[in-house]
Amino acid sequence: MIEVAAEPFPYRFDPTRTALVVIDMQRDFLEPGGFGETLGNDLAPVVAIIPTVAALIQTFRDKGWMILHTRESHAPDLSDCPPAKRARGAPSLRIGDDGPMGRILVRGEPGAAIVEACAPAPGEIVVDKPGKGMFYATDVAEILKARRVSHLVFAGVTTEVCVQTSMREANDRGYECLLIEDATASYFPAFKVATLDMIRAQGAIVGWTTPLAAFKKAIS
Ligand code: TIU
Repeated sequence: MIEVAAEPFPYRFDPTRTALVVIDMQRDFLEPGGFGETLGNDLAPVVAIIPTVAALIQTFRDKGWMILHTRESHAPDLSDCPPAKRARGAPSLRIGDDGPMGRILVRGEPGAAIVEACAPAPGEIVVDKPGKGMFYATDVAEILKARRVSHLVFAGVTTEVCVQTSMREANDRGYECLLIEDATASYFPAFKVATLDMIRAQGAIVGWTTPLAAFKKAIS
């Protein structure tokens, strides 16, 4: 077992039963003309974490530990996109519309790809998910069960939307979840702070948080 200095108390994990989960580090959330920007968001806070997420991925790769990447995306016919999701808000481009990186949040389009710096390597698992949470309408439960995973280390975007939803889904399924603080970001810095606070409140009601430096120190 490895013990990491974390909030609200040390996090212990067995690397053979642990997976890194990198949520939605896609061009559509991180680059101009993508879904995130069409919703009216400032991309600067999410772009800033790309090197830290890449370093975290490299840390798991160097150790040979399991890595799972997710992509929020929809089938080209949008059969897995609830009309309510497509209609929500007042974006300049809706899911499925043609944008500068292809059709917004559609599987196989350039915008749905993971940014180069965080791109999956051969052997790493990539899961397309139509919702915010990674368990909804995906094979994630079966993938993790098959590998006897009990602990999940989270990173990615955005902290209060897809990361938090996936972490809460995992917590309810009995997984011990650690979020790497500087490897996650929101378009709204205050929402990131609030999410980290609510995750670790009440004795780690959802899970633990720690910076990448503390994680790396623990495993070195
Ligand atoms: N991946 C993810 O968080 N999807 C979102 O739509 N996030 C927003 O913050 N909009």
